[in-house]
Order: sequence, then C-alpha cells, then structure tokens
Amino acid sequence: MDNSNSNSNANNSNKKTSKDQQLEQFTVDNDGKNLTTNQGLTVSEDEHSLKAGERGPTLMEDFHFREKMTHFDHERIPERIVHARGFGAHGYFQLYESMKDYTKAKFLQDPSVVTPVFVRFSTVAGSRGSADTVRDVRGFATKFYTEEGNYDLVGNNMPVFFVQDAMKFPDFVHAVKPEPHNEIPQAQSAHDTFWDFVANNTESAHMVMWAMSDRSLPRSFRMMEGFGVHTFRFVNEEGKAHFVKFHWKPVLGTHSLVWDETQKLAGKDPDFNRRDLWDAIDTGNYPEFEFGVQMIGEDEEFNFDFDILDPTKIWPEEIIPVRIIGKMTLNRNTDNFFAETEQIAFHPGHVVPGIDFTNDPLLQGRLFSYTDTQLSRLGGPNFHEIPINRPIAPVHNNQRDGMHRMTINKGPVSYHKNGIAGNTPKPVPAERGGYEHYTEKVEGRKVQARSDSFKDHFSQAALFWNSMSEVEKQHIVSAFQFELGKVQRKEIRQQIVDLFANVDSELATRISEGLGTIPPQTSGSASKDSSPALSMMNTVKLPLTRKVAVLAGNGFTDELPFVLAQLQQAGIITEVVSPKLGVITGKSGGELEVKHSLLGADSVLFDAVLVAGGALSVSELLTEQKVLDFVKEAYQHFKPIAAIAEGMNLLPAASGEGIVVAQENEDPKLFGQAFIDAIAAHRHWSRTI
Ligand code: HDE
Repeated sequence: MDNSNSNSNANNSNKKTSKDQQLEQFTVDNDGKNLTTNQGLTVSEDEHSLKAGERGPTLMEDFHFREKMTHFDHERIPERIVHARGFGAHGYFQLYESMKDYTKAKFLQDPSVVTPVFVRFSTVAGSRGSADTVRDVRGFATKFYTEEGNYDLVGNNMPVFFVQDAMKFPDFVHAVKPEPHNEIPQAQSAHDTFWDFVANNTESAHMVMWAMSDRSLPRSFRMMEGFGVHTFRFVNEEGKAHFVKFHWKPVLGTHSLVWDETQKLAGKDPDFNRRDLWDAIDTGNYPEFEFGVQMIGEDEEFNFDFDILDPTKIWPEEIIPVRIIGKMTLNRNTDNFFAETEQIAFHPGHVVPGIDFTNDPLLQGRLFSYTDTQLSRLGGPNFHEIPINRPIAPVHNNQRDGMHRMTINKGPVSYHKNGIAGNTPKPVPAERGGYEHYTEKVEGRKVQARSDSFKDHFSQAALFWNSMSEVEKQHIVSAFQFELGKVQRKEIRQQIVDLFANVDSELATRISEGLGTIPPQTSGSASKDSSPALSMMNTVKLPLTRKVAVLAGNGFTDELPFVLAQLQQAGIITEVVSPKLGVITGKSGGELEVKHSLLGADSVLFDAVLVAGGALSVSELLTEQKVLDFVKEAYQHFKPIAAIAEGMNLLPAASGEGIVVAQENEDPKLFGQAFIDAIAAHRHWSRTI
C-alpha cells in the first residue's frame, strides 16, 4: 500500500534499533535443532515416560518427565491486577524539532536520534483472556529505551481519570472488577458496584462521560489517542521548568466501533484489536502516532479555572494548543508474547533527566504502586534484568542478589562510599548528566485532605457533553441506559440520574427515559463551554488499511477486479467472501482467491462491504441465506456499502449516505473513488437520525 502520506521516515522503518540488537542476544530459534533438557542434555524420547514395564507405573527416576512437567506446572504468573489483557509491539520514536528550550531529556534534543520503543496497549478491567472489544478505558504504555535509561510514559486513551487521589484507586478497581461474591461480570462496568461507586464518588463524573462515549470502543489500537493524563514537568539545562501534558495522536485519526458491533465481536473475534495490530505490522502498514505536548510556564499555574494538578481535568486544546513534536512508528511484532508483552514492566517513575513529576496526588501514589506490583507479578526485585525491561544504557550500582539474579557482579565492593574501588560506581553531578530532582519549594502542614480547587466535579464533564455531536450524545445516552439497565438496585439508577443532572439536565432526562427513574429535579451545569477537539467527528479521516468484505461468486463482472485494484491502490484491504473457499471465476475468465467462506465471515469483522455484479454471482451468493443479514448488519452499523450492477439486489436500501451503486456502463473509476471516499468517512450516521 501507499504509505507515503504517513511514513516520512521510511529509511528507519526497517532498521534494527539498539534495543532490537540487544534483544537478539536473548532470542533462541529452535527450528532444526535437537531436543534437550534444560541442562542441555540431548533426549532420545519425548512421548513416553519411563515405566516399570509397558503397562507399569511411571518411575520417579524419569528426570526428563519431571523437569518437563514441573516447568509446565509453573508456566503461569499472576496477571496484572489492572490492564491484565494487553498487546505489544516494538518500534521507534523520532523528533520533528528539538525541545532543548524546554527539556534537557537527551531523546528530545536531536531530530536525527532514533529512540527504540516498546508499546503495550491494554484494556483495564478484564482478565487476561477477556475480549478486546468491551466497553473500557484502554491503556497506552510506552517504554522509550533512551541513551540515558528507560523512560516510561504509562498513559491511557482518555485524558482524565476516575479518582483524584491514589488512596481511592483500590476502591475504584474493586468496584469495577467482577463482584467478589460470584466473580460476575467479566470485563464490564455494567453492574451495581461500579455504578454505586460512581454515585458516591462524584469526582468520577468527568471520566464516566468519557467511558460512556465511543472512546471506550476503539476500532483499532492504531486509531486511538493516548494521554499521559497527569501534569508532568519539563526541566531544561538552565533548570527552568514548564508544566507539560503528553499526547499521542494517531496518524489514522481516532475512530470507534459501535456498541452492538463490539458485543458481537466479543464472540466472533475476541482478539479483534490484537489481530488488527498484528496484521497491520505484519503487512508493513506500520501504526504511527504523533507525539504532542501542551506546555505552560510555572508562573501560569494558577491562571486557569481548574487546578492543573487535578487528574480529572483536561487542558482544553483550544486554550493550550498541542504542539506536535515527533512521531512514533511501530514496526515489529513480538517474537514471544510472554517474554515481551507479558513480562514488560512499566512504571511512571522511570524518568530521565529533564522530565519530572508534579504533586498530582494520583501520580504521587502511582510512583509507589508500579514497582511494588512487579515484585509479586514478576517474582522478585530483579525484573529489570528481564530482556524486554533492560535499558540500553549501562547499569552499575550496588544493588545485589535476590530471586533470579542474572548479572554476575565482580569484585568485593557492593557499597557506597568505598575506597577499594576508588568510590565507584560513582554518582554523576547533574551538570554532567546525573538525574537531579526538580528543586520545587514545598511548604505545608501534614493533612489528609484535598484542596478546594479539586472540588468542581461537573464543569468539565459538561464541557465534554457540550462538545459532542448529536450522534455522539445519543451514543452516550444509550451507553448509560444499557449500563444502568444492568444495575439491579433501583436506588443506584436514581442516584446516577440525579448525579448527572449536575452535568446537564437534558443528559440526565434522556438517561432517565426507559429506566423507571424519576426525571431529574435539578437544573444542571451552568457551563456552556465546548471544545471541538473532544469530538471524534472532527478527527482525521483516511481510508488507509480499512478492510472491505467483497461478496462475490462465480460469474462476477469485469468491473470487480478493476475496482479491487483501485481500492488496493488507495491502501484499502480487500478480502473476498463467498459461499465456498477456493477460487471463483469471473464472467471473462478472471480468477479471485476466496479468503473467507460466508460461514466463517461476519460483517462485524469488516469496515465496509462491496457486492460484485453479475446475475450468476448474485444468485450464487443468495444460496447462503446469511448473505442478506451480512449486508443488512453492515448497514445497521452505518458502514459504507457498495454494489456493482445486479449486486444492488442484496442491499437493504437502494440509496442514501454511504451507499454507492455502480449502474451498468458507469465508469468504474468514478464508482471506485466514491466508495473510497465513503470508506474514509468511516461511518454514515445520517442513517440513525
Ligand atoms: Fe495504572 N497500574 N494505576 N494507571 N496503569 C498498573 O501496574 C495504578 C492509572 C496504566 O501495559 C499496574 O504493572 C494506581 C492512570 C497502564 O503493563 C498497577 C493508579 C493511568 C497500565 C497500577 C493508577 C494508568 C497500568 C498493574 C492510581 C493513565 C498497564 C500492573 C493512583 C495515566 C501497563 C502494573 C502495562 C498498570 C497502579 C492509575 C495507566 C497496579 C495505583 C491514571 C497503561 O501498578
């Protein structure tokens, strides 16, 4: 496909990074090798255990059997307490412009420097084996392997969070996870304890708006934004600091699935988002994300009507623009899911000189939690030695021993200060690259309290609501209704309706419809502010890598191969779906390989549908009753649908937005282009309203 619009740095896209080279030392290829035990002993038999007689008991002496079984018995490690289900890939990051004026971070100085990265995307609430397409926040964690050590940007696909203080995180997670008495429901917020938490913790209101929006149903990991959420600090060479918020902007734009589709996908392809990422990288359609920063001076801290330390607040992009400073490209799939994606250990406290923290109370708590959790998850304090976690920068210190220690530290010295080793390893002063914490002045009494400036829980929830298009608003209302419909306790449903009246009374009234609740009595937020950047309607729209189901049978007409070539030229993926696998032959003898039988394919697996022309082809398709449902379902999910000539007999509507029909003798090129435009538009919402 044509990647020219997106991959300006094609030279780097297939080059091995320093991290790739480091990992190669640990990579083993068993292909063509002899079978051995873990002690390197070549074995002669791997199917039959050692027995006293062919029908006798297995002998303790069979060390190969015992080793094989013991290893197997211990294959699992605890899954992450949150973000258990994830998917990762390797890549690299490169700057567009030097950020020298703002930060001394080495990887943000020079546009020619290529920094290796590993990214892990995740859902939050579900277990490791849960479905990809559930309604949930997505994790977006990036490890930059910089020359100065690892920098982890451990973000989400939503810019705010449910709670303001880390003290409340275990409570929030307990509420959203399956209920403890029966471990139901899996990977769902649609249950009593989650909504009871929301009803009693009003600081969640803004994040709940995001969670009920289509942002929780990403079409692809490649099509979602990423946010650092907290306010961090950039510190430059002179020691001057700026507050900074981090953003990832997907080159393909931010796009979502629809709710009905996600529920079906959870059964049809629980790995939908994983597969999409894997396939994209595998076929050279490398996912790309631009890196953006919002910055404000230290002296501007109190210039806003929100507290910049409050993680339930955004900095509206219209007030503080996002400056795009670089791009990340993901260009290599993992060799081994467990070794890489499962064992990677992120931590917001992994920083480099030039990047520092703020007193955001959620961030402060995270700085404790992440190392702590790895201790039990990865079995001890040496998880930094696991290949995927190793920095490419050298590691020298006096930390020693512990479970699974791999490094063989030489010599008698393991303490500082020392005379024997000339007082090495030695600290390096900040002027020469040693990390120095920002010397922020702090004063105050020890209190367990929250600043009054954190107490506005509704204005930005209203800002979000006000910024939505009518379609997005309707989806939010439906999401609330679905979720609350699953809540058994009536009083919780009522509390939520009353709570969201503080955000917007129209929103609360609409939620209330059909829930058996009393419509809200209060009048709603006074805020009428909006931020166009929050609406996904204003995102980038491209047809690239969209997947089209091509419904065709034997006897398809000549326009089809022509249009397929045109779509492929535009970077669109086309897959033929037919009653039977194998090859189908067109009217003029051309052949097409069938990728899916109708039995194994479903419209939810595709972004658009194209029905071939030809009376024979259409009648063959109609031998499978399912074909009509296939097209109808795509229509109901607002997807672009195109048909060539007789193919239109399969469409549920002859015309309308996102329906493209090629009449006989029409120039197929014009038809193809109209379909490409319809695919780029993603969905055709006028079908709802
Ligand atoms: Fe996390 N979070 N989190 N989180 N988080 C974890 O660390 C935690 C928060 C995020 O792909 C855990 O290694 C606390 C916000 C991602 O491996 C754990 C608080 C944001 C991932 C943990 C938060 C995140 C995690 C579980 C509130 C967006 C997956 C396993 C104070 C900015 C990383 C692990 C991966 C994972 C704690 C809130 C993002 C338990 C205490 C806000 C993307 O340490």
